[in-house]
Amino acid sequence: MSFLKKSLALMCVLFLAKPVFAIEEDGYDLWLRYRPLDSHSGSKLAQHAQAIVYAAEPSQTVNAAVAELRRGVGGMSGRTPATVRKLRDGALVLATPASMPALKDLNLPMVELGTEGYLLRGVRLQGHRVTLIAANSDVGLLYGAFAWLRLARTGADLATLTTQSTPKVKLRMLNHWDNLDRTVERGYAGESIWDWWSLPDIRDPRYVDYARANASLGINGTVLTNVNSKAEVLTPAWIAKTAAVADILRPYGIKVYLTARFSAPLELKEASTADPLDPAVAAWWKSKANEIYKAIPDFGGFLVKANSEGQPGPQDYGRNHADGANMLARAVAPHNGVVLWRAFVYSPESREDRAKQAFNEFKPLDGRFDSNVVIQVKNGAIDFQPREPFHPLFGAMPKTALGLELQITKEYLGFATHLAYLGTMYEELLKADTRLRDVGPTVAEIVDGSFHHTSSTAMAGVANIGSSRMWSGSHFDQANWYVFGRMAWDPRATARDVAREWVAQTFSAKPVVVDAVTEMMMTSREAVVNYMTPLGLHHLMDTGHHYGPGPWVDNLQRADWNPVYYHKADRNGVGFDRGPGGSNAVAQYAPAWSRVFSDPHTTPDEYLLWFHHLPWDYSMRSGKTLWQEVIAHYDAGVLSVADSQARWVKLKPSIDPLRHADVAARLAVQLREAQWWRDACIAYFQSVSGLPLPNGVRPPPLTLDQYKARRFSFAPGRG
Ligand code: GCW
Repeated sequence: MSFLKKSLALMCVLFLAKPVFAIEEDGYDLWLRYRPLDSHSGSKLAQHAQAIVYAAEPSQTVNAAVAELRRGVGGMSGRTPATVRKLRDGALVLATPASMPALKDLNLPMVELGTEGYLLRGVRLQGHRVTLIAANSDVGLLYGAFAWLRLARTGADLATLTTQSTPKVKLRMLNHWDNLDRTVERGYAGESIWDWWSLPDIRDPRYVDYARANASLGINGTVLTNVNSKAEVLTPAWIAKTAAVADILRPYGIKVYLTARFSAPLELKEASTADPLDPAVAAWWKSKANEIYKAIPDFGGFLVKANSEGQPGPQDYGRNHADGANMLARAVAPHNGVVLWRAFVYSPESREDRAKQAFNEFKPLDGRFDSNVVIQVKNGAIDFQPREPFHPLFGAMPKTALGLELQITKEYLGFATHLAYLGTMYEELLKADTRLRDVGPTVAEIVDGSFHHTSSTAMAGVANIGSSRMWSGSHFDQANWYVFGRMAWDPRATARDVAREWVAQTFSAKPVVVDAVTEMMMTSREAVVNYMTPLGLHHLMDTGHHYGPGPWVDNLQRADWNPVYYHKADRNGVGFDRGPGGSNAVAQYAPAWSRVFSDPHTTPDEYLLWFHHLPWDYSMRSGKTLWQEVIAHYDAGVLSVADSQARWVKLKPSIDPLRHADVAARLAVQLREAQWWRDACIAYFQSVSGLPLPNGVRPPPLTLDQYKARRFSFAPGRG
């Protein structure tokens, strides 16, 4: 070959040389991908896992831990370690005090680990240099195995490893809003993962992968059914189906729970009333609980939505929430079951500000709930909006176990199409200072029980999981499942750290990828707030499906279902007055906050229109008028999505093509819809304010009537 030909050939090779991705990734493997590391890292990893040692007869849970380690090490290093009983150098040793009495010679802080914690450490054990995964229980070993794999995947130095971790919250749960017909209320990831029809006989292997994914995060409970579910879920056929799922999840430390429809005894025609104080009703629930526990000895308990949005409850019989919750709690108490009773209530009759109603109903009941009742409180007082101040019940019920309910599925943050990483939203809430004292406690300290010394602690996330191949409807929505689990384990974890470890495991551990994708994630929720509901606005979405903007909606049967109820925009101003001259919702907060929130000048901008109704020419801290500021926020939201889109384009060489293309397509939809939110909201607010658009602001391309005329008959997630 001539020199010229050679050079041309070389140039062609260089030009065509693209990174080769071994597998077209479809997202099924979640963050547990275990793809091959480069050969240097792979062989280093293999050195620390030359064999897996467990010295006793393994339980199903230990088998799951061992299988995961073999899968992980094999996948990443190409060398699948053998499982042996005897210690040897370079082994990964799984040990509890019971399975390996020699552990005590090491003087490890085993007591600190409690029942679910784990410890990872390089040690010399009976003359052998090994990596120890130690715990007091088998499930602790499983969590330790997942933690070790996570560290291996995210580039930790396995040679100098010494770490330990214990969950700070006792019940770390998913709440599925899955119906018995397999539709999912507010689900954007296909049908329910639970194929109820074919259960209990057919056990989809996917259930095992569901269990692995949850166990990798430390999630230890799952409510299989929707809080709006039918009473049939408590019939023998469904109990058998639930038992089959429980059998699959059990080795992974996950208990199953069901939702209990309060009127079940009546609806199933097995009682003439559902009055919680009627002995026949209490007896019905007791025998129902016995029946369930016979099939599922470690059944977790019931989650209940009562007297909320048309659901039956104790108030139908003149009783209160404590009467209802305690009656159910007594049915499951002999089996160590729990009742999670939701505080998401607002009445069809009351004219009180909806944001105040849960507090008004529950606060007086403080101290009246049985010890196995947890009151499950949404993060904010309205309903999972893109931004809400923390719920005033946190800190207000010192004698009650208060659990936190977060929404993982993005009902109000763009479904599964918009990229919105919820870690920053969860962190903002958990770090919020309730100011019951000069400083603190934070919401996290209420939720993890450290402030009020509560032992029943709980965090629940409304799942975003469905039968979609990528589980959560989009690749980035997997991160929301992930961060929920990580923060339920440790409410002090930061959104950024969790994002980084998720990216490293899910896409690539290369710093360029981790940095850029983390940045996209960290700015994403604020972008959504800005293009949907800036400056404390809330509940501006369209009716029913909650898809897209609908700030004009004013025709729904209940006042508090209408966006106009929440923004109260007119010629003179915008916002909901919750100050002392308005609904006085501010008084539900500790005095320090109440003072701050009472005055628009001290209220943080992000909550301004949540607490105040202000004139459009109100002068903001920035020097802009409120009208200008609202518009600037809408524009900033759209711009931020465009920025993320640009970042993603640049990452093309580093991300496998299938996933890159899918995310790119979704970002394009998001940009279009962010624009739509911005345009429709500005068109609407302009129509009520009568103000001209500030100089340089791009006018909405359509008329308000055109935005109003849009209809979406088949939007997903209506349940
Ligand atoms: O956010 C609202 C949803 C309903 C949901 C309800 C609740 C399950 O729009 O779909 O019902 O909250 O949390 O009970």
